[in-house]
Amino acid sequence: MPPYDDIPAAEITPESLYLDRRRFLRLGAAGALGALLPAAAAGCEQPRRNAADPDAQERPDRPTSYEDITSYNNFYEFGLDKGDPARNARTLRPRPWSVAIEGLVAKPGVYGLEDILRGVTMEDRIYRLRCVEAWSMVIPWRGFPLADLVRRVEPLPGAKFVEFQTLYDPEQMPGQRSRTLDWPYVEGLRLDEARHPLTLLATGLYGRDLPNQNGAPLRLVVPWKYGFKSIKSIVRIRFVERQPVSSWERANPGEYGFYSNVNPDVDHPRWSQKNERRIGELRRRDTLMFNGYGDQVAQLYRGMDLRRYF
Ligand SMILES: Nc1nc2c(c(=O)[nH]1)N[C@H]1C(S)=C(S)[C@@H](COP(=O)(O)O)O[C@H]1N2
Ligand SMILES: [Mo]
Repeated sequence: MPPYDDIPAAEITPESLYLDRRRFLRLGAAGALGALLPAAAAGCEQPRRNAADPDAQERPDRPTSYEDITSYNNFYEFGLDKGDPARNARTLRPRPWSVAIEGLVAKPGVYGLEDILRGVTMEDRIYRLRCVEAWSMVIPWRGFPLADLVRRVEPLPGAKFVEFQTLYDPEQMPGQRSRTLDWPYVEGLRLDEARHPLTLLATGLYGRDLPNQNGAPLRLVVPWKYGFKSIKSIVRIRFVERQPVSSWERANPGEYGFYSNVNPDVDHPRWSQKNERRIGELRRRDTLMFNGYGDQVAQLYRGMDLRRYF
């Protein structure tokens, strides 16, 4: 039986998660995660393929299978095909790991991952992930709010943005030998986006440590933005005054903006963003404004022209 199958739909919407975290933890972490993970981990479940399901749009956000989440990936450091990261990422050594905290903070430094994780409370949160390529998944992350880390390093008043960098090491990440992107991979958030309670630093999924292909040992998750904002295998977090230039923006500023909020009304220059294919389904679903998290995040962008700040 696929994990989470017995959780009522209302319990796995991110909104109810966010509003009623303790209830979720009881149902999700203690129940499904605890009891059913061994079966999932052993690969007993099948990816869900409900071909031509007329109710796809109305179906609850059932988590995508562990198999699909860990074998259909974007991680250009290991190749451009969706299957490449799962095939190639074993060269990444996620431990020991450290993260440099730099820039406009009272407590800069190079922190060991254990030091970062000590004192944070891990949470399990099921989020939709919408890739800019118009497919999506539902992923049960394990992680902690980025806001907790931000608070601990004490940003100075001049800090307005946060820049993140992925490891640069072509020995571990052979895709960096090709100049497909300007390495290392860089992403950025406005400081208020970084402090938003939905923004996670994830260390696991389906209750287990992150597989390398999903960004071990530490990756960002920003569920209302296109997937590329959720940068993997982070080694540097820098607090800055000016808006960072992300790798995708640098590669193609006409196609990828800094904000990259999921928005069905603003098409990518080469394709529509109105709908998406949920991995494991054939029928397309409508894409939701802010990926369905508008109630929680729309106020961050009040008064902004989202066509201009795409
Ligand atoms: N360092 C790095 N982070 C990255 C990427 C990448 O190529 N390199 N791809 C992004 C894209 S386009 C997506 S859709 C998500 C995919 O995350 P997943 O493979 O865990 O589903 O990772 C994002 N983070
Ligand atoms: Mo993506």
